[in-house]
Amino acid sequence: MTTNRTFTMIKPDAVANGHIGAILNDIINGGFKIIAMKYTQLSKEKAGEFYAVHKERGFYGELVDFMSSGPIVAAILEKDNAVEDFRKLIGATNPAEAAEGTIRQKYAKSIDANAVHGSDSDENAKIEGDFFFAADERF
Ligand code: IDP
Repeated sequence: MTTNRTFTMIKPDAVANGHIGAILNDIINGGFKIIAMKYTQLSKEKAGEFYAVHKERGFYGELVDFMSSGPIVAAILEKDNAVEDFRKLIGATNPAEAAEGTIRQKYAKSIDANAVHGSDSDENAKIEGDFFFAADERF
């Protein structure tokens, strides 16, 4: 199944480094419409739940600590082919390998503090959007 929505977070490093405005600008200029958005901070418990799929990976504890370390911006975005096009806009997980002009190449410092999250499938986009937003918070 394909849908036209994806889910993103501007991660604590990018928020702390003052990149919220520039990243939202890149997202909007990339043709994405904001359907829902909030400025919030994940508790350790909530971050652990969000990333439960990575529980067995060596960096899970580090990831949970990092994602709960400061405020984030969470958003649902709409565009044709949203999941794939957004992954292209943000670039590779490791910013050292991210293509020129991508959000991670421009604003991320390391593989763990990599500025933004983007859903990796339509199924996960729905699960992740539902994790943060109630029906009456989407427009
Ligand atoms: P993705 O965010 O590009 O989909 P995933 O492999 O799903 O990448 O990993 C989820 C998140 O876990 C990454 O965005 C990054 O923040 C973190 N991560 C991935 N690999 C490492 C690692 O080797 N060390 C520390 N953190 C990592």
